Amino acid sequence: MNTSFLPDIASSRLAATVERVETILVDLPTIRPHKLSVATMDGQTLMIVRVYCSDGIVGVGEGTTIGGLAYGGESPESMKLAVDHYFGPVMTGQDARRVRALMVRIGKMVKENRFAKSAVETALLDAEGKRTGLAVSELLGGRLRDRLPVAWTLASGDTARDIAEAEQMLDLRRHRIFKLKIGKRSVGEDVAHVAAIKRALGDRAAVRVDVNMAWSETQAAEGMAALADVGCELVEQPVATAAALRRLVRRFPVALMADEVLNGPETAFDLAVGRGADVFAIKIEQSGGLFEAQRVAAIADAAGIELYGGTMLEGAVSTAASAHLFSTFNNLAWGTELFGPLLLTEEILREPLDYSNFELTVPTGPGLGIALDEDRLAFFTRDGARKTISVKG
Ligand code: MUC
Ligand code: MG
Repeated sequence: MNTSFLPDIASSRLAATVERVETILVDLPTIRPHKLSVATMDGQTLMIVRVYCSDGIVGVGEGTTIGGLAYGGESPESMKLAVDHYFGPVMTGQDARRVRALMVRIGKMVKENRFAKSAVETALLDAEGKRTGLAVSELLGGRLRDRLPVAWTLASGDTARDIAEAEQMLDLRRHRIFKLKIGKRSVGEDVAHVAAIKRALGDRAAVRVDVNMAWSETQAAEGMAALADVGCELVEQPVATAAALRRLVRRFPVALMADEVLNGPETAFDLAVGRGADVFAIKIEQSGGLFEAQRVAAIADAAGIELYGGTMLEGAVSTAASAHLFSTFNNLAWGTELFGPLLLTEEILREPLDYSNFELTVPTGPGLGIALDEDRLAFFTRDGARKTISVKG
C-alpha cells in the first residue's frame, strides 16, 4: 500500500523530552486549627514538583496529604524522596508528551506511591497543556462545566465558632454546603454538634459529616440513624472497611459516601460490585493521578454510584488540577470540596483562583491555567526564610 500521502506522525510532533525533575516542600499556615479525627492541622505542607522539558516548557504538580502520615501511607517528605530518587531517573530523557506512556513506565518501576504519581502526572499534563495551548480539562476529553460548587469544612472543634464561620461563608456567598468533621468525641456529643449547626443554618445550607473512619460499626449504626433525624444529608466514611460500609449502606435515610477505602480503580470496582456506597469521593491523589481518577469515575457511573469531587486539603496547584478533572464529569451530583487554598493564610498564585457565588471557576488558560508567585513560594519553602510548621495528633 502506498502510504506516502499519510503525515509522518512521529516527526510532525514537536519533540520534547524530560530534562530534569525538581521538588520542594512548601509549609503554609492554616487560617485556624483544622481538627479532624486523625489529626489537628495548624498548617499544610505542599510537595511541589516541577518537570523541566527540553523545549523549555516547565510543568508544575503538587502532592499533599493530611497530618503527615496520620491519614495514609505517604507524607510530603516521602513523596519528595520518591520523586527525587525514583521517579526522576525513570522520567529523565523520556518523551514528555506521551503522558500516559510515561505514567505506565513509572508504574512499572514504582509501586504504590499514588500521591506522588498524581503530582508528576499533573506536572506532565500542565506541561503538555502549556505546549499545545490547551487547558488540562481539554486534554482529558473536554470540560462539561466552567464552574464547580464548593463545600466548606467546619472543623474548629467548637459549635458556636463553626456556626459563626458558616454564617460568614453564607454572607460572603462563598459556600452553602458544609461538611462537619466529627469522630473525635462521643457519638452523642457529635450528633448534638451537628444538630445545633443544622438548626442554626436551616434550609439555607446543606450539612454533611465526615467521620474519617473513627466509628465502630455499632457506633456508625447509632450515629447514622441519629444524623438522619437531625437533617444531615450525607455521612462520609464512618467506618474503616469496605465490608462495614457495605453493611451500613441504605439502612438509614442518609447518603453514605466512601473516601479512605477508595484507593484507585481496583478498590472502586470492588466497592461498586458489592454496592458498598451511594457516593464516591473522588480524589486525584488518592486515585493515583488524573487518569486513574477518571477510571474511578467511570466505574461509579457504570454502577449508578454518584460522584463528589474530594480534596486532600490541597493547595492551589492540585486544587486546579482536580477542578480540571472534575469539570469533565457528567454527573457530579454532590459537587466538590475544592476549598483547600482558602484554608491557607498564604496565596501562592500570582492571580488567585476565583471563588464566587458558591462556586469555583475552572481556569481556562493553557495547562492548569495558573501561575505561581515564585517569590512567595521561595519564602515558604522549607529551610527557606520561614520556619517549618508542626502537626499535632
Ligand atoms: C477528607 O477526609 O475528606 C477534606 C476536607 C477536609 O477537611 O479534610 C479532607 C479530607
Ligand atoms: Mg473524607
